[in-house]
Amino acid sequence: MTDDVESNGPIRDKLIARKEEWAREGRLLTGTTGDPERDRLPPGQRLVRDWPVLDLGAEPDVTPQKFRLDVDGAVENRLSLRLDEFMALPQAESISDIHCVTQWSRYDNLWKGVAARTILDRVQPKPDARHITFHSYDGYTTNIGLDQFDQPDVFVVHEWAGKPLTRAHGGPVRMLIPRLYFWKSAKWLRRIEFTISNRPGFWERRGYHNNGDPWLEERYG
Ligand SMILES: Nc1nc2c(c(=O)[nH]1)N[C@H]1C(S)=C(S)[C@@H](COP(=O)(O)O)O[C@H]1N2
Ligand SMILES: [Mo]
Repeated sequence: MTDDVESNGPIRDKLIARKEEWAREGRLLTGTTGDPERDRLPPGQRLVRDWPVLDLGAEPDVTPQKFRLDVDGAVENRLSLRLDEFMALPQAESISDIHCVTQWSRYDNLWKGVAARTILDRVQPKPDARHITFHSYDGYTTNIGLDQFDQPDVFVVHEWAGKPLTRAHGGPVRMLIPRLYFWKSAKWLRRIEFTISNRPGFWERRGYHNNGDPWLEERYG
């Protein structure tokens, strides 16, 4: 399958091939659903204490000079922010759990950044906007519904556990959508594009679920 992510050698190609195979075979599926009111760990997940790094292997060096965050598409007011302008937006902290589709979960992550709802207030999505595509500096893309973005625990983050987000974890700025599998939380965030139609992203085009709710085990689809 072709898209805008450039091939980066055998390691990443192998990772992509393995994850496509998981999707075809429905690996890790337990066939049950979880209840976030009752359980903390979604079905088929296991708890880790460290924080694994998962990406396509490119890990771009996004310097403050290079950084831009564009918010555009089906909105009334587009934004194009330098890093200092992004940092000058109202900041908030949030604690949430991470659930990765490759089965690990990590509890109690302390994040700092700009709430998705702060961004929604500024840009004012047009009435027919329904979806969002995140674009990253490594060429990665992922999509979510506007209803999933418009949640109190969704943030554009730049700190984890009181420290600047490292390059490996997507610094300077990444998405955080804790109610969905972690592949939806784009690292090295470059652009938030509001769209009218649904546009599947990198993993969504390779057998992964359009929505990705861990409680419903929406791993593949
Ligand atoms: N830009 C970008 N964002 C990305 C990815 C990627 O390859 N590129 N991988 C996704 C996947 S599959 C996961 S599980 C999480 C991993 O984030 P972490 O490395 O901070 O744990 O990032 C997501 N965001
Ligand atoms: Mo992932």
